[in-house]
Amino acid sequence: MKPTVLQLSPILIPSVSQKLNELYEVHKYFEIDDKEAFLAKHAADVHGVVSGGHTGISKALMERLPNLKVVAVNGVGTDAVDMAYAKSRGIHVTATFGALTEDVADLAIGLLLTSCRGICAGDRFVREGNWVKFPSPTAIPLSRRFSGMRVGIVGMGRVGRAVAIRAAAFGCPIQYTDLKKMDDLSYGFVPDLIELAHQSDALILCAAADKAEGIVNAKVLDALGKDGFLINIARGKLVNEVDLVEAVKAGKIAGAGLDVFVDEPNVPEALLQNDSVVMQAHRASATWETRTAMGNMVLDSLAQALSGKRPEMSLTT
Ligand code: 8YV
Repeated sequence: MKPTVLQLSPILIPSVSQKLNELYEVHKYFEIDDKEAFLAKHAADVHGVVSGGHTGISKALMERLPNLKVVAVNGVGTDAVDMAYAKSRGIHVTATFGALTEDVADLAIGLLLTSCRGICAGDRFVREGNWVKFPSPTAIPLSRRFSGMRVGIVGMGRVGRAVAIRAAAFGCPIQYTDLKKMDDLSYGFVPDLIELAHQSDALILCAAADKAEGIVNAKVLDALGKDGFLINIARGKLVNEVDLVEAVKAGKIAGAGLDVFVDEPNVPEALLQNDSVVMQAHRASATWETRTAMGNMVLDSLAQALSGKRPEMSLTT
């Protein structure tokens, strides 16, 4: 008999879903209407869960699965899983470390370039026929140079480091903040986030959200200033979104490039309405290459855990 796996969110790579279905009895939880009836019948059979990174799994659902051995997170952020609870039950929680680093860093730079050069606004200008209507170069404002911008990186983990390498190639002086200075890095370490914002033209958020909710608040945005750009490819909740809306509306910062939001998929109206904000629908890791690599890591973690081994990527055991 195949072990039972509960899949909490869609997997977009056909080879990965095929393999998952071949090896396991898979229940797509997100397609089940009567979840209570499903749990009453199948909860005790479930040995593995596949969850999304930012969507995770609720503690309440873990509590309903008495024989759960592994939560294989299809992502690197485990902030949406109660790690202490999983640990207390000996449930392996695994992540796809290393698989998405390059793509997420690429999108961070993409968002910064798009924001400071006004690429999306420029595209809309041409697409909507405004270039023909208003051919004078004064019709579209000048943008800002990316090369050489002072970049401040918040969170110098795998993604932060990959962003730094890319920004350095554009001649950007780089400084960072984190819980501590990293001895293997020669970039400037600025322990205080407000000070880092003050010394940066662009602040790029790459930190895990576990203990950092709302760290980017009005004071940080004020310090970033009216010529500064905020880029977030990490988690929406790192930012106090009310303060961000206020800063964008009042022109207290020059612009923002956001892949993540506090209450996805809901985005504050004021951000939608503002041309200085460039947005994506939480898709920094959404390439065929990365999602295939992530999916394969999820399959490996399930296979290891469900054959009684400690998964290589386990964070809890
Ligand atoms: C994914 C993520 O969008 O890795 C993470 O933590 O948030 C993203 O890579 C998501 O987890 C896909 O499941």
